[in-house]
Amino acid sequence: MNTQSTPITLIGVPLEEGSGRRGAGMGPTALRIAGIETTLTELGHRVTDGGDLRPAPAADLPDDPQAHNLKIVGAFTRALEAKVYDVASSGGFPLILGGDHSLSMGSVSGMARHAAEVGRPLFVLWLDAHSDFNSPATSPSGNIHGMPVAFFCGEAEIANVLQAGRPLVDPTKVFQVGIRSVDPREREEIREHGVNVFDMRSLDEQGVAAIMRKVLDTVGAANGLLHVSFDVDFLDPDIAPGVGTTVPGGATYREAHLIMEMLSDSNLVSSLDLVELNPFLDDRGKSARVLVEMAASLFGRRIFDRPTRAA
Ligand code: 5AB
Ligand code: MN
Ligand code: MN
Ligand code: MN
Repeated sequence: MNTQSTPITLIGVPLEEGSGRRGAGMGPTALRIAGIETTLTELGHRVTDGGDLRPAPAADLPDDPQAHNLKIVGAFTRALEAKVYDVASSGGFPLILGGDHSLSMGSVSGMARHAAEVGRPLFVLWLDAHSDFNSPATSPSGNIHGMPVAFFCGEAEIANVLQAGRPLVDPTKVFQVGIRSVDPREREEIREHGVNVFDMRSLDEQGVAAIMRKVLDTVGAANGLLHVSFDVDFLDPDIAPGVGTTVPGGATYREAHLIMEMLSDSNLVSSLDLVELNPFLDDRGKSARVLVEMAASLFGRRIFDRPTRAA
């Protein structure tokens, strides 16, 4: 997107039932209190807050012991898929305020429908400690927030949540950065399907700038759309404790900002999820504020201006 001219629509998704614990449902409120709208407005953007989605549970979906709370997670998936598609296809930038990570089944599927319609490939940048490539068959927990990547790649059979034949994401167009916790069967699936994984070790060895150049060159060369999904646990728990699934050894504040700054310069980002914030576990709003800072960098805040890439 062109960072100044694309209008941004905030979509609140107070979903926590995918995560196996309470609290992430307060995420959209915390992000609003931390100033997401005014921060982006002050950077020169037109921002509309579309409020929160509040779908009724989907009565047609089964209870599945391997996919907990499927009726409500499935209802959110359907509502968010439709909302994200509407915003993107009317020329807007969907900014999703989560909510647990199961919401990406809906946001990414909505972007996949939009991308298919405009004839451009959809790429996904997945910033997370986890690969989220489980399915009901492989999940050790049954929590759907560990399954969204497999779902939008068509690899997690979750009964009739979205229509058969929907546009899927090619797993080789998914780039995961920050990974440091993967389950055994999930690991096999990721390899088999060719997901691009930059784990914490490659981040340490190569640095985020080299990794991001590869990702952005690939997306740019394919004239792709890029959806960014930012899980709070991508960050080190010291800077962002407000999440239910902390894993030590995460990205630093500057590593994460550099990713956002490079994404901003690229003008390739079409949509963004901010997910897994659990204000109940946070330390006086610290993690909510960090997420707003991340969004600010992605939407153009700079320490100093840089020459353009072409120069
Ligand atoms: B998150 C785990 N792999 O499937 C599972 O925070 C954790 O959205 C999933 O990345 C973590 O339950 C999901 C053990
Ligand atoms: Mn996640
Ligand atoms: Mn995670
Ligand atoms: Mn498979």
